Amino acid sequence: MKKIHAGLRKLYKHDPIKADQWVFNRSSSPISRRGFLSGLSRMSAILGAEIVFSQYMPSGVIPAALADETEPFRIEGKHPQLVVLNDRPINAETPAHLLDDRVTPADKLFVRNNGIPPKSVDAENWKLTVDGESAVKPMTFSIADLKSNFKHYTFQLTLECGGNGRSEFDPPAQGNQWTTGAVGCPAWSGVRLADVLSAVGVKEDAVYIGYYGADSHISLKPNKVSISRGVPISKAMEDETLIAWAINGQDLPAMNGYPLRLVIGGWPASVSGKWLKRVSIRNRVHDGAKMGGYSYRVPCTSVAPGVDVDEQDMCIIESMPIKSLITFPRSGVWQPLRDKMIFRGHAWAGDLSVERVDISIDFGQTWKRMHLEKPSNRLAWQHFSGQIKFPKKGYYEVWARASDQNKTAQPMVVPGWNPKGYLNNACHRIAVKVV
Ligand SMILES: Nc1nc2c(c(=O)[nH]1)N[C@H]1C(S)=C(S)[C@@H](COP(=O)(O)O)O[C@H]1N2
Ligand SMILES: [Mo]
Repeated sequence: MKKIHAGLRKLYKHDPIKADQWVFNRSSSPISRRGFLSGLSRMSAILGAEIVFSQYMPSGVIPAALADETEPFRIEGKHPQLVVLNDRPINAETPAHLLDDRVTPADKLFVRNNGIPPKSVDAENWKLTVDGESAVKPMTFSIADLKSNFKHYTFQLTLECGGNGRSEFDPPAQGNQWTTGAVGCPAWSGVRLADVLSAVGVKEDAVYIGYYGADSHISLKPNKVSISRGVPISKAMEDETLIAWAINGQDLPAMNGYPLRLVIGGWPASVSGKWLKRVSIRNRVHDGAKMGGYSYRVPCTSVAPGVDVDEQDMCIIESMPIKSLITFPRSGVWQPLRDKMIFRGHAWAGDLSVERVDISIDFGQTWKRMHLEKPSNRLAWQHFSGQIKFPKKGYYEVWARASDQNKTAQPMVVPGWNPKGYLNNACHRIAVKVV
């Protein structure tokens, strides 16, 4: 390990500038901003005019009049290099090289909104209701109640959108064209959902929980719900399942569910309800918005690409598949032939643990095992690192392939096609030019 670290320092010194010269930069979205602004009234005051149609303005967007055209689209509280895939609702992913931190900083955590986040949040008066057919005695908690009545826990938990990698499916699937960046693994703090459910009382016939958030449907119709998903009671009761108010010791960012959210590691992040207002203990599989049809469901048995699949042949996604990401160096780097190249990244496997990560520089002909660390806790991603020397100058692709504890490995090509393009866990690859 010592050797690796010495190598890392060296690489850090000369790598980034060269990388930028060769990396193909994506064009940025035309909407942009200058400075840090928040709040509709503040923005109106600065503009000196009411923002007509402000109800349709995506929250987090800075009016173009205040924006500096040369800066890319920015989302409040988020790193400027997050790639915005949609601005209504806001969806943004993190480039692989920005996910290099062991613990994902809040500003680098992707944003996946199905609807419109609450415009103003009063955390002091925020209420969480726990109810449902299988609740013994429905109860309502303030955040202060949660903080003072239950034990606090902090876990590093991997959140990955079920649609991460969707852009690679063929025929293409509709929806946000996520590449690799709808994943992150920050440290979350809060109370155990299990402790809160137990305080309310869980009846014998409970099978599922479902969440409701304070965000609005994209149509802004008050009777419509953008998303209301859940998990079986056994997953809800796991030690690591949290009702969280903090990310890396700070309040949740507005776009990631401030002031309260569920965090359920290892499953599609769509089960981790943001802006959490209500948890229902259900005596049936939760039937909220985006639990049925083609949402977050895949064909129960594999199908040919592009075929029509009956709704009744679709099954709810549970644990996410084995996957890995090379976070250093960034794709497009130049590498001197005489030096060994250092690699770093993370691997995760839903409810399982990662057993090994291998790297190939010859399109999968041969593989070299990387050093793999234990997770900081169950359901946290695991870091890998290693080094490789290239045989001669030229263009290479470096592929990473992880295997889980059951020896299931990532596929080298896009896995089973499904109508909505979920669960693409194909090997991540980066481009390297050896000079
Ligand atoms: N209330 C609410 N919760 C939600 C969503 C949402 O739109 N509204 N999106 C879900 C989906 S599909 C994902 S992938 C994760 C994204 O979490 P993040 O935006 O904090 O990264 O939140 C989930 N929880
Ligand atoms: Mo998602």
